[in-house]
This record gives sequence, C-alpha cells and structure tokens, in this order.
Amino acid sequence: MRWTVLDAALDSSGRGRGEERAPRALRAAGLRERLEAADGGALDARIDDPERDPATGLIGAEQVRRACRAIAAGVAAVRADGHRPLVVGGDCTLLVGVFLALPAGTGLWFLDGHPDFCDGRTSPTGEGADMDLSILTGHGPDLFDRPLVAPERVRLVGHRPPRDDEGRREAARVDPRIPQFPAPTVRQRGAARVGRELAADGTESSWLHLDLDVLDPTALPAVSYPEPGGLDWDDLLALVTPLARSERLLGMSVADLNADEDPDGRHARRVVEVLSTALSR
Ligand SMILES: [Mn+2]
Repeated sequence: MRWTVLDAALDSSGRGRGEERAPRALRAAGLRERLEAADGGALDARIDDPERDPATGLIGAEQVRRACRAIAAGVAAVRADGHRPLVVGGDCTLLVGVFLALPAGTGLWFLDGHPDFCDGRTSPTGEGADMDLSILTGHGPDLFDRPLVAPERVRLVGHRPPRDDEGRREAARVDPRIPQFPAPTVRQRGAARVGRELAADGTESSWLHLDLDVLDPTALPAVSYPEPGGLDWDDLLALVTPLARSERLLGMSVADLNADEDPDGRHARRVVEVLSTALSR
C-alpha cells in the first residue's frame, strides 16, 4: 500500500519550538522521494497560544482541539484514498488527532522515551506532549468526551525507567492494562526480537507511533526532552522494521525532531534513512 505524507506541525508548547519546523526539514532531507510517497500537504495544526487553560491544564486547549480535528480529517482523507498515512510532526499530541480518525478497536505501538502519561494537573509544562497517551486512554484531559484507545490494545515501548519523583509519579499513572517494554528490556531481549513479538502479538489493525526521543541523546541530540538510556539507531531500525512491514499496520506517525537543533540537517537525513529502510519492502 502506498504511503501519503501529511505534515502536522503541532508544537504543543505554543511557543514555536523547532518541532514545528521538523516536517519541512524531513521533506528537505528527501522523505517523500525516498518512500515514493504521495503528498498529502500540510494540515492546519499550529498552536500559537502558550496559555495554560485553567479547566484542562492544557496549553492552548481550544487550538489543540482544532488541530486534532484537522489531523483527523487529513488521516481520514488519506485512508479513504486507500493509502497509508505517514503523519509527520510536530510532537506526540498529534496522535490524539490520528486516533479520532481511526476505527474503534485499533491498536497502538507507542515508541517513546517517555510514557506521556501526565494529566493537566501533574504535567510540569501543560504541553499536550506530556499527556497524549493518557488523553487517548481516558486518563487525561477529556478533549473529545471519550477515550480513543483501549489500554489493553496499547504497547508502550522504549520508555526509560523513572529517575526522579516526577518520573515516578508519571510512571505510577500508567494504566496497568498497558503492557510495557521499557528501553532496558528492549536492549536485553534484542530489539529485533521485541519488534517481531509485537508484530505477532494480536490480530487487530494497529498504528505505529515513533517519538524520536526513544533514541538515546548520543544518537539523536536534536530533541526537546532528551532522555538518557535510550536506543541506538540499529536498535530502532531492528524494532521498527517488523512493525512497519506488518499487514496489521494502518499508518505511522513520527514526532519530536527539533529541527532548530539540527542546523545542517544531518539528523533529519538519518531519520529519513532509517524510515526509508524500514518502510520500503
Ligand atoms: Mn512522546
């Protein structure tokens, strides 16, 4: 099935951080050509209101809702054309928009350096990217009046064990029905094996989400919230390839390249290299 690239330049800080410029940077690095993907254009996903909404605790709550609806419309249109969406962020908040468009019962392979399981009160920043997985599973701000993913259909992969009280509080919020494969487990069992097992575990259609901060900061320093103890590029390729080639795959999103910290584009090119290797058959 052919890919269609959709830009979702959603930076949930509302402060115009480098994540906003990642879709452009990844296009400049040849993403669409390397995947021989169709062009779905840019969605209206910008957040420029940095105020934390008192009701939800979420920065730019109304704009986040609007951006998520725009992302949902884009994903639905690509799927209606019989293509696979590749949604390029921006940050992980975009995932809420993606799941608004997906059928109930869809699974989620969630590869991220963090669980993204804060809520409007416990998030230190108020950024949607602290809360996306909790919003999706019904444990965060209730943006769309319903949970969008069943917790038992989520696989949380590559996050680091907590290293301070804030991290421990977030880890304690993670729904116990979500099976977890933290970074040390992935390394210990082997990324290729974990990828194969995830692809084989279940029959439902699934979405693959890649927060690039699942990589170790020595491999990819160009992220806003670097987290030590992550995967290297070989691990990432080995983990993603069986998922990207699975018949169950509905689409993919890529988040959290901070293009401002990649002035010569070398990290964007590396991301494109890994994606094109994993996604092309
Ligand atoms: Mn994330």
